[in-house]
Amino acid sequence: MGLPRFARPKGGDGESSSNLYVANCGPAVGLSFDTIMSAFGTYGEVKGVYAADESGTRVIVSYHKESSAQTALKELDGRPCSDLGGRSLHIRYSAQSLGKVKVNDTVPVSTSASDLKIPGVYLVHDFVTAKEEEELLAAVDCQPWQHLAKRRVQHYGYEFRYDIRNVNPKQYLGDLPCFVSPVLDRIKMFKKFDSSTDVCVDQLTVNEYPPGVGLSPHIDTHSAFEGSIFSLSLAGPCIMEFRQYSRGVWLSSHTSSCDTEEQICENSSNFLQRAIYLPPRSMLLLSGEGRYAWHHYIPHHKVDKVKDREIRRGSRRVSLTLRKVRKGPCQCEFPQHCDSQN
Ligand SMILES: O=C(O)CCC(=O)C(=O)O
Repeated sequence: MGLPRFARPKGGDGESSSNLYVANCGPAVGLSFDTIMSAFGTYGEVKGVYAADESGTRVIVSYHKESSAQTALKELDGRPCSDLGGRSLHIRYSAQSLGKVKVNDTVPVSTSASDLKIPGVYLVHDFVTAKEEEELLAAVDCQPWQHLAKRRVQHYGYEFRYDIRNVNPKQYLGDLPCFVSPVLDRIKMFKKFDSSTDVCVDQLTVNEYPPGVGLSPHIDTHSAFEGSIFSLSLAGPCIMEFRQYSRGVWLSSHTSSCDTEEQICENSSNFLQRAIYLPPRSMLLLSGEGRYAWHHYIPHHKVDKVKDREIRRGSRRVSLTLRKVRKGPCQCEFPQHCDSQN
């Protein structure tokens, strides 16, 4: 089913409508759709709150009545809104246009790692059961979150520092939490794909992505982590894109920072592009070439096209990424991507 689609206001005051285009507002600035709905609900019954685009900072608030939208615009535009953390919103009218939300389908999406054809990338569906998924989500939700620009994270074992894209191996935070023990036990199964896979991990990053939020292209810093990176998807799906740049440059921390989420200017002819669908409860392993020489990336999509299906990212996605902190320099076969060897 298509999602409602709204036209961005073209400038000026625009014609009055029951839909508002609201800037400086959305999950990327820490405001959930529920919070926004409740704040705008003060002025009339809200039909829905939708992402206006992939930025996470612009939403459409759609009212049942045009008069509610008029009052909300009058009361909230350009003024700090106490129900929304004191943010000043920029509001215009927006028209609902015909047609469906744009579905992102530029790269064909594989549903299995064998289809993806990147050496060292493996995917196991239903790696945990629905009950285990529920327990893992309940366990992480009991722990404190660190707020980044567009998502929330937790670190265990060692803290991953986004400013330097590295860890301090001398700052050990302690053993991995017990809630992750069944997962640690089960990752031993990856040895059947590649007997050299190292399944002894000591660092866990939990990422929580609001619907539509992704992650910038990056290669996990070679000097920070050893060869195997496991990522368990929970709660919601996404697609993960892989890019191999023909120039084979090691992107410095300034251009590969996945926390600041800045755009990297790219010309798609510069790189090979593949994509894989990660359903909830699946476990992805990045090793070898897939880990060391391909950037991985989660596009900021509300809807992903997978084969001939349109899959909406209707809920948050929580991922558990397990890695092993490296104690010496990396000596991989991909020096052009390696910060230890550059
Ligand atoms: O969310 C994921 O599956 C990937 C996370 C990741 O790449 C990272 O934390 O560096």
